Amino acid sequence: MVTGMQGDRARSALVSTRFGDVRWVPETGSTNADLLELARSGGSDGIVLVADHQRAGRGRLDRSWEAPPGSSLLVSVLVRPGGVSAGLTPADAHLLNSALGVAAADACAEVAGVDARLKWPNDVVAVGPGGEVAGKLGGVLAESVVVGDRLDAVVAGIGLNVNWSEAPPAGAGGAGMALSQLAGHEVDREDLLIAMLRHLDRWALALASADGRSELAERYRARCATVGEHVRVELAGRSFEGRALDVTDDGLLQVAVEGEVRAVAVGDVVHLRHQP
Ligand code: BT5
Repeated sequence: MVTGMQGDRARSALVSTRFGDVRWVPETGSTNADLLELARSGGSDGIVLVADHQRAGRGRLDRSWEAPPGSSLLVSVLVRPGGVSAGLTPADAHLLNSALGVAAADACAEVAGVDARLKWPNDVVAVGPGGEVAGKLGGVLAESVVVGDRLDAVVAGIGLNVNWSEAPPAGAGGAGMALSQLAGHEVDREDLLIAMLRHLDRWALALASADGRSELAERYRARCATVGEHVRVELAGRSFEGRALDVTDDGLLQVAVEGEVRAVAVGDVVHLRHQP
């Protein structure tokens, strides 16, 4: 039997999207770090880097992302705001977090039959029967290259726990989980990649218009496990508790705290009590 190179199927399935340039490597430090370097040296829009293993996978705020070789979908994409996503500013870059999160959650449902949800701002989570967060399936990290006051590129990466023989690590937000645990069988990483990037192709384009952004926000809200929950919002050096009311079209989390509504742009959220 002649077997193709890893990523062949994705390259041909994605050829008519902006994400046809799929580069799949056995190992690297961090797919986000690699694409940021490529972005700074002129790499073009739409490059996709997948690794079977990362030696130095990154989370937000200098945290690390851990995954045994072959267990996960570890992928980053390079998006240039010119061309089809025209009009993105440095303040809009974080919308790629929502776009990739929504694309990933939809792909998990389609390919693995797993009802994945989004925990604000950047986690892909599994939920229990009552809608309470049961564990973290993955995380998104979007990083920008800004030149002067212009957004030159965004690198959006995701680590998704796919086929784990042990339990993925627990973090501040609770247990780690893998799709295989929930699906009851192994899940094909390349099928997930294809489904996810097809969705992302559409959302990256949608970000160029106000209507498209509202549509993305609507989809994010529909998948969001945080809205309605009693939460603790942890910001640099301080925290507060309240009820998560909504996520705005700009991606801000609105939290009701003692009679006022606070809008949070960045921070960690801990779900305290589930509100059925
Ligand atoms: C994230 O950060 O959740 C974003 C992770 C992004 C990883 C991808 S992999 C491809 C691309 N290349 C990179 O170098 N990074 C991106 P954060 O919200 O900061 O969560 C990090 C925390 O999650 C860690 O401190 C751990 O507690 C926990 N964690 C680490 N590995 C995990 C795993 N496999 N499953 C669940 N939780 C994990």
